[in-house]
Amino acid sequence: MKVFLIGLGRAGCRITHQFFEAGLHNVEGVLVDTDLADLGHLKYRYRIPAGEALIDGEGTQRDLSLGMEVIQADRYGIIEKMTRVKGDADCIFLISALGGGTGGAAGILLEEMKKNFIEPLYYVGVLPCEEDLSVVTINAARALKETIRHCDAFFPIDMDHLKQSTRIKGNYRGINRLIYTYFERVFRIGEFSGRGDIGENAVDFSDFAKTLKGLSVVGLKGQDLLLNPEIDKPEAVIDLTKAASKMTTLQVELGDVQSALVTVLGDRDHIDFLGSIPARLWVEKNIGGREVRGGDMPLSRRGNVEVLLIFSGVKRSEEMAGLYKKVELLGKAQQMDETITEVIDRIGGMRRTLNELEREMDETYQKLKGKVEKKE
Ligand SMILES: Nc1nc2c(ncn2[C@@H]2O[C@H](COP(=O)(O)OP(=O)(O)OP(=O)(O)O)[C@@H](O)[C@H]2O)c(=O)[nH]1
Ligand SMILES: [Mg+2]
Repeated sequence: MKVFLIGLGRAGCRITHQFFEAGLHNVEGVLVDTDLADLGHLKYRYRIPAGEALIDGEGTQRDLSLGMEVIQADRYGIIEKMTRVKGDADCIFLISALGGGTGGAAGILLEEMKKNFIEPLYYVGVLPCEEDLSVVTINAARALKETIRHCDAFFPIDMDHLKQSTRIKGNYRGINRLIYTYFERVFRIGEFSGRGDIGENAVDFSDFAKTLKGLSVVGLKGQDLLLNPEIDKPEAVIDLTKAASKMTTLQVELGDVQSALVTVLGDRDHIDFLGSIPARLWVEKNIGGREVRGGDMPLSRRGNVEVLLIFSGVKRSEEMAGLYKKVELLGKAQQMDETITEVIDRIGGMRRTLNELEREMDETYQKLKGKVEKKE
């Protein structure tokens, strides 16, 4: 597939930059950030600084309201620059961290992109991790609804689930590499139609686009079958499929998955004539929905076989439910804030009335006192 890829904010730009650095022929795009130093570290032609008129190039420092203000103010300029870079594309992917002051403003950009571009619009959002400060979680909870509303499918990235080391901070490079690996495979979909042996069963972009709606996850697991030549191939593919269904960008219950795209990557000798069929059958049996598409894709490293799963229309996820709950609580807190302000206002009003009453009473008292004194 031909992808127009946009990175927004530090995390978004760092993840996205890997695709540009790799020089993938089917991926082009832009990097957008309010932090000029961060943007300057990434060598790439199409960098778009944002918010120069409002802030001094130092990012928003996790201030989501400021990020939203800046992206709102600069949105036409950003879209115009995007339009200059964007050629033909099958779809658009925007990547950012939901909890960043800049990345959390993704919804505004998605909304504007939806108005200007006809391609399907997908959002990859890095969720706050356990090591993040609470302001990041609050931002993400605030940003969530607006971002989801303006894209055709949403891929949340749960770093706590993906992480391979014990800590995330200080290991972003490793996490970013992993995210790259998952989506680099995804972006290969549709790149091989009609060529060679595998071409006949190759998955194409329309399989991908039809599968995607709403909450979506990617799962991937590979194995070098040359290490074990005696292995039963269909069984190995099923084992990889099971493993891939757990090694996902966000943990989900298979019963909550409505649609799936199953791709087996490998060379002809190693995925044998059955190709993705065992994997598809396994997925069909185990997911809640009935919509399963699939096919094969060539992989240049001989002997290596990978199963790539895309689960979509996911009905619920614990991680997302937690964030939603925070959105609700925030909503309530805001309402509480409003009620409290109202009460304080009223108390203020009452105090004014009381003061007036006191003054009046004092005046009356003074008058009475005067009269009494006169009589005496
Ligand atoms: N995967 C990944 N996550 C990152 C990286 N850098 C920061 N994060 C996460 O991203 C969130 C913070 O968002 P940033 O992208 O740093 O913020 P921003 O969008 O630049 O917004 P500002 O607040 O304006 O700087 C937190 O959840 C961090 O854990 C990175 O390189 N990779
Ligand atoms: Mg930043």
